[in-house]
Amino acid sequence: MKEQISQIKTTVEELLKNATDIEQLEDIRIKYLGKKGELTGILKGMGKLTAEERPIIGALANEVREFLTNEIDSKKSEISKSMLTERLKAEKIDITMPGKKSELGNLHPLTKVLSQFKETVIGMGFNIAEGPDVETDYYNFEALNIPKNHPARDTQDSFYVEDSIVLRTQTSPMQIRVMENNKPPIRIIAPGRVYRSDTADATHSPIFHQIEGLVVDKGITMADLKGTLEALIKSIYGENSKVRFRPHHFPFTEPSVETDICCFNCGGEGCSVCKGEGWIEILGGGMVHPKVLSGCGIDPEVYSGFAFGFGLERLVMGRYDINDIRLFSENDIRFLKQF
Ligand code: 2U9
Repeated sequence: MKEQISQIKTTVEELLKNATDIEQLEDIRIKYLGKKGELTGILKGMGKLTAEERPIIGALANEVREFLTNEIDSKKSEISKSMLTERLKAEKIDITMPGKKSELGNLHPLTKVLSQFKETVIGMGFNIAEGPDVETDYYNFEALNIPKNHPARDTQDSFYVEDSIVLRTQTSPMQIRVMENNKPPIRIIAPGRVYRSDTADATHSPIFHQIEGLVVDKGITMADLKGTLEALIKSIYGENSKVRFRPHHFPFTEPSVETDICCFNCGGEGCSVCKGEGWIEILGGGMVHPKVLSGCGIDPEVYSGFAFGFGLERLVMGRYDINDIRLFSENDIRFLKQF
């Protein structure tokens, strides 16, 4: 038995020498010193020994058990220490290295101008209305007095998702929805993305943004339209801007106007910005067509309204002297950072 015990001691010492991780140590402990371990087995078998042998073997077994337990513990702390040193080495940070500078973002110029515009119109008592980009043919065309085969459908080449479902070519469907669901007085601005099957070039993009306005109440006249547009244009282009209205035609307004601003570059003399005209067309508008009102359940004998619309990209291009509409969607930080 003595020999068995010293054999266990030698084996365990040898195993500990070669152990490289904590799990191996635990396996060794269980195999030799655990409840069902080899050394424990010897202690359990001591009943068969003589009364003289028992205390000697017992003392030896306990001594070896204590010795091996200590050996395992010190090997354990040795391994933990070297693991920690390895980890610290691997995770070492060189604080003298130069840092990586992260680029700061910037609000998109379209977002900036739209937010300023929203603030102005909210101050004038308008609410902001937003709606879906995918529309039915009814809301995008029919309700706006643009029936099938109407020539206006050709000027707004559309992307059809399926029969009678279209990517909106204007934000006007939103105003139809508001009129269907609300009684006048109505005073809303409908900004949003619109889609037209145009080939992209410096001044055209198949996706752009419109801002449209609608006011419906008793006694609304062309004078309200002119006054509102003049006030809006002055808030955007400055108090001294000169505005003129020209007769025009839109299916959804009658009468209709196009609105020009006196060229901010040459003051009306004629230059390359206004193409020698002295005036720059900036938006359209008119009195809401009685057919459009009655289609939404609003009696045109009692109520009247005006509406207007303009392209956000064109406005921002004019204001910041941007010469290519495609720059807005290229996400080049060097462009975006200039505003
Ligand atoms: C309803 C009734 C009438 C909105 C209007 C315009 C005139 C207009 C264009 C300018 C350049 C769009 O971005 S653009 O291509 N828009 O000239 N928009 S009146 O009239 C409405 C809208 C909704 C219910």
